[in-house]
Amino acid sequence: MPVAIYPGSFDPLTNGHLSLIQRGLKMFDRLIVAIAVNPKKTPLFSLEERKQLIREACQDPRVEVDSFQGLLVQYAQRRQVNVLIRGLRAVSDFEFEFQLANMNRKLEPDIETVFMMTGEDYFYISSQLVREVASLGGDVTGLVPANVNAKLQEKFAPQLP
Ligand code: COD
Repeated sequence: MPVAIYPGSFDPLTNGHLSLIQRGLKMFDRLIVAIAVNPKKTPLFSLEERKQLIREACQDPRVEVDSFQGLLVQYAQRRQVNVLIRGLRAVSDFEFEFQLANMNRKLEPDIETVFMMTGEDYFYISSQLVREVASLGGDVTGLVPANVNAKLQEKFAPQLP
């Protein structure tokens, strides 16, 4: 299959995201990692920081890093891509992902969502937990790529006692 969009917040990119990207590239010729910009939310990392962290961590020419504002299905239409990749970590993810996929298909019937199960080493990793652990001085080595780890330390070190 030619190309799929992997949308998300990626605040920040974790090894769970990275594993999905690497596995996605076995199914698709190209992946567009699309960072959703939500003006109502204040992310830890700016859009430019998130883009740079993803680009540094996956230096594969088949991966494009992009961003979008507004509806994901409209972005997919603009990019002329009709396959989305999403990850499933636990039953708790399923409900949200099921709603999202069905709403997206209702909005744009040609859009298909492909779900990939998380790897056993990654099922407990989320950007939110990584942010929390790092903000409290915990070690997130192995949970995020090295460049993300360094950036987290840079952000939080000055605030720690
Ligand atoms: N292992 C496997 N998969 C994982 C892991 C892990 N450890 N961590 C995360 N993932 C998966 C998530 O399950 C998700 O599928 C994907 O990776 C991205 O995760 P996040 O947390 O970075 O991104 P989300 O879930 O916040 O992204 C939600 C969107 C931004 C895609 C969504 O809100 C959206 O489409 N927004 C645009 C506006 C829109 O169209 N709204 C209507 C939607 S119906």
